[in-house]
Amino acid sequence: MTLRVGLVGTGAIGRTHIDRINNHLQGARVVACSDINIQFGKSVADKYGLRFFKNGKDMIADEGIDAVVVTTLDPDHEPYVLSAIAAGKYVFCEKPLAPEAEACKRIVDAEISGGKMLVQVGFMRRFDPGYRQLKKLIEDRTYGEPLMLHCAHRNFSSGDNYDTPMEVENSMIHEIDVLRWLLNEDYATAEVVFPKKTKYASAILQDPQIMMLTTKSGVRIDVEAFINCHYGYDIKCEVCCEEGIISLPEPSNAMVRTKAARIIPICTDWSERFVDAYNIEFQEWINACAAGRVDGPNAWDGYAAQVTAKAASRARDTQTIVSITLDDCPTFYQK
Ligand code: ISE
Repeated sequence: MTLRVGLVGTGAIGRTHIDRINNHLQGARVVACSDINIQFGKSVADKYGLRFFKNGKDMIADEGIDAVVVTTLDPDHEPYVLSAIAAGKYVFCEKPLAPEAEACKRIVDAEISGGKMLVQVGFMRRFDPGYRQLKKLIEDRTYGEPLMLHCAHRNFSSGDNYDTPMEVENSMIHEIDVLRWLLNEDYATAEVVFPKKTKYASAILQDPQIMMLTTKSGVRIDVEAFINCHYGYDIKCEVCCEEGIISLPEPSNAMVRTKAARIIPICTDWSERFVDAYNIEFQEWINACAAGRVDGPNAWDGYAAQVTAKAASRARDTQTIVSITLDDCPTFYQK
């Protein structure tokens, strides 16, 4: 049976997911969409041959929709995710689950009250084949206990609206989630320090930033965010264990010899760097919906990431080390 998907929020990422589901993956079809910008949403519906709904909540409740994808602006995620929970439908929500921890918690509470896990959050790095290799080696303790992680999150450049809090809450929230998943433990403290500012950062942006996290067992993590690095999109993760260092594989690109140099091109943005991760993420989501499960990052993971990101933001604003308090994971979410 083909899963009939309704997508709310037809911006750039929403459109790539429509294309991905309808043209590259199996077992599902986006059959309807909705957008608060009605004219634009209708044009997307026409382009992809979808039903258009003026009201996203009506689309979610419609009996012709089995599952929902939410790709609206971040502050609008919560009402649509809650509608999907109320309708008892699986819902994939792009990261972050919501921009405030309290909103994430309301989603968690609604899901627990509904009695069925339905929500998956779009932390696509967990599906990247390179990170999955790291996860296996760490879980098997192939090289002993992980002790320290050194990571980097570098974007070529940022848009005009990208400001200081976004380095943690929009960009490094990926590391917050994927490292928590890799190490299988929560964080204890966060700190954010500012290196010298690049001339390419706008007045509203302190760039680069270094976020330091410690996990409950004492693993020390540093993540460099450099959002105007001006050379490419580059993601690094080095896990230092007792008997070896494990590094995230670089994307494979052909090496070119030219002008007395050997060059291996680097990706220019995240959609290119993580294309395989996105495809695997959605194929596994479709398969899990068909099997009646949520296998990927769930609403609790979305909440835990946002609690940590907010603590890191407080640490940055106060230039102090902030303790992170997170309740124990409810049994409902324990896998
Ligand atoms: C963007 O919103 C993303 O989610 C990308 O994956 C990330 O690398 C980028 O820094 C963010 O701005």
